[in-house]
Amino acid sequence: MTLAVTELFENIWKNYLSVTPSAIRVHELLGAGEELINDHVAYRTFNLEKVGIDKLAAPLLALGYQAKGEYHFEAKKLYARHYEHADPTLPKVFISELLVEKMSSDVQAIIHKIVEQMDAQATQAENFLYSGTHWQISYDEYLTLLKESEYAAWLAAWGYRANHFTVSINHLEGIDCINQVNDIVRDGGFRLNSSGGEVKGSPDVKLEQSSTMADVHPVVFSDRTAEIPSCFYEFAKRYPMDCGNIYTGFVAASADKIFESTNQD
Ligand code: OOG
Ligand code: NI
Repeated sequence: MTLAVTELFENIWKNYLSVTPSAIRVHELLGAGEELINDHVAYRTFNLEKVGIDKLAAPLLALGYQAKGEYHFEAKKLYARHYEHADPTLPKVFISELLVEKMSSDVQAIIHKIVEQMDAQATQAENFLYSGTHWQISYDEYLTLLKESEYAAWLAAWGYRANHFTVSINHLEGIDCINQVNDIVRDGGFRLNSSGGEVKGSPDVKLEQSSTMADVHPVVFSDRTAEIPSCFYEFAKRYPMDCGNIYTGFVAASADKIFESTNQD
């Protein structure tokens, strides 16, 4: 049985909060207790048959989502797609995947080893999009991934859960511009991702984005527990295109920097 779409996102949100407690406070700072509209949520995966983008997208397609834009990240060795629902109050979903064959043989071996531990049916479970990891990984293996791909290391440690939620600035009451949002969040004591500047994008590309740096949260590795970056909160303001419709896609150059919100200091 598939969950109703609102119930699905509530479960994804609760699971995200469980490792991202700062999101509760940021949500309060911007929403003053009101509900916020999410522009999008994001997922990370590996481009392997068992867990590729299509596997994560399947439950979304079943709920009426459709595939829209495609994005390539050459340096980070990633490919991504985004999905939209006809109901504009439902979040878009941005799903990226690591091009595993482009990694070193050491890294590929660790990735294959963890994905092999997954039950073949795991992606079909009702809770897959908030199920976390389906494998054991040692801290040393995590560090091996981290040296080559922060993305691979994050995914191996955290698995299948929303990597971030994104407040739609367009829908905020009494807050108009992204600089205002950034000031509120910074004054609230949170660190913003400054890679490429705090504001990514511009009205010219029809999308402005900023994000917090991920919380730090314990992960239980097979041999020890360690505190590492978990998930972050993003803010997005969208602009109308020449035809008058609001731009609903993503901007690869900006996304490239948003990925770095889970970097370690
Ligand atoms: C996704 C980064 C890209 C955006 O809004 O451009 C992104 C990630 O960090 O997994 O979310
Ligand atoms: Ni995002």
